[in-house]
Amino acid sequence: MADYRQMWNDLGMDLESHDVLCNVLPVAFGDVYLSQENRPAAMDFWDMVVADVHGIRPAELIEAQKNGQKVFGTFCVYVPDEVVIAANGIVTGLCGGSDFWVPAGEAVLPKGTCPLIKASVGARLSKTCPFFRIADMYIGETTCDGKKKAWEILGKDVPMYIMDMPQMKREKDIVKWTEEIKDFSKMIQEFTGNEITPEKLAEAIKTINAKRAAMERVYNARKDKNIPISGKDALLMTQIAFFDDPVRCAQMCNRLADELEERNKNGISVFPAGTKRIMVSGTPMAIPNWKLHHIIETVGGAVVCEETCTGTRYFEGQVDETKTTLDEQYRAIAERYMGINCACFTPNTGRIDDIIRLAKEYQVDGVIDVNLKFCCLYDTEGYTVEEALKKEGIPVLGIETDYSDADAEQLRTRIEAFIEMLG
Ligand code: BJ8
Repeated sequence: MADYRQMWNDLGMDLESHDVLCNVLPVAFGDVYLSQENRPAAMDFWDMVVADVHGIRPAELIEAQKNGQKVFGTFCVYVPDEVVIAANGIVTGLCGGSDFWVPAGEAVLPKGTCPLIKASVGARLSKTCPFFRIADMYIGETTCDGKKKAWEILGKDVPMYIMDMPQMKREKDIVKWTEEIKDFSKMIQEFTGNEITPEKLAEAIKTINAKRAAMERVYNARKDKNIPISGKDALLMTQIAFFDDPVRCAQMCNRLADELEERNKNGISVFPAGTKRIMVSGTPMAIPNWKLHHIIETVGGAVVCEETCTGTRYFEGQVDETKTTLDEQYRAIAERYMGINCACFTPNTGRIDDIIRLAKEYQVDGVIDVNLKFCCLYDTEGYTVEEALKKEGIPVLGIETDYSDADAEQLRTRIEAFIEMLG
């Protein structure tokens, strides 16, 4: 591993605390990932990225900043990357997925806040994540109440721009979201000093569509009766996609998809025949939250699909590439993003339809509907999710968890019993 201490120091990071995090992460990664057998060779890229997760990409971002590019940190799949890229900006995900950051978040937020928000705020305030130090501006959004209030606290420490999300999906809401994207675009152009032209936006739309298509190819390979990649590895690919350069991300995902499609042809599976196929639905799993996948895949199950924002909600649906004026392009972007079914919308019947569709497409034996503790949106929607799955005769287990290991044994027992019941 290269020595990035000077870079972290220049970013104003707390090196002592950061050392503690750097000591835990490789052990966790080794236990969860490197212990797997017959992994696709193309996973070597993601292994390399994780091995230097606070080094390689941060160094690239700093280099880009030196060349005049601006870095925007985001927390939600609703923020349209296309607009930032069209202005020669860079997007990086900022959601925190480690229990390590929760105490620093709890120092300023109520304990009854979801761990994703606590970890994200904690990562900034504890000065232990380079991505949170590098971003020139954070982009928040008005999705859930916890996030809305967290932006006010983060905004005291770093420049923040908030996108006002509609809460319904009527025509007038799509019109409103289109206008919001236009305002966002105006701000991005002013902040970067770069004008967005229809040509540049068309190019950016193609870039992000290509990234989505590549990720979808990997997911499609998981629909095969022989499962060519573990859920843990697929999750890692998606988690890193939030941080990586989109062109390289597409290249690496396509390289992985090539290998998985070859495995499909040759009937190669990373799980023994008869392993129960599980879909995980619900709240996102930010890196390095691998807890649930690891439990499922060490008690006899295989995760074949994630109906989450670190899964299908991130890449499904393309922006229409045929539009040629900025007005039409912004509308096309708005339509694509309004197709994402987050539980912050009401009604949210599209998500229920998606879950049933995905359960069938991926031929799942059962669904584990997961809720991050204190996420009232997904918790409440879990009732409707379970009701719809039961109606379809698809077994479902609802669970609530956080980032700590305190409930790991209890979860293991419940999930093992659920998988045995499927057999
Ligand atoms: S589009 S799921 S990424 S908002 S888990 S912080 S909702 S209390 S992350 Fe999300 Fe965008 Fe929706 Fe997706 Fe709040 Fe719930 Fe926490 Fe959440």
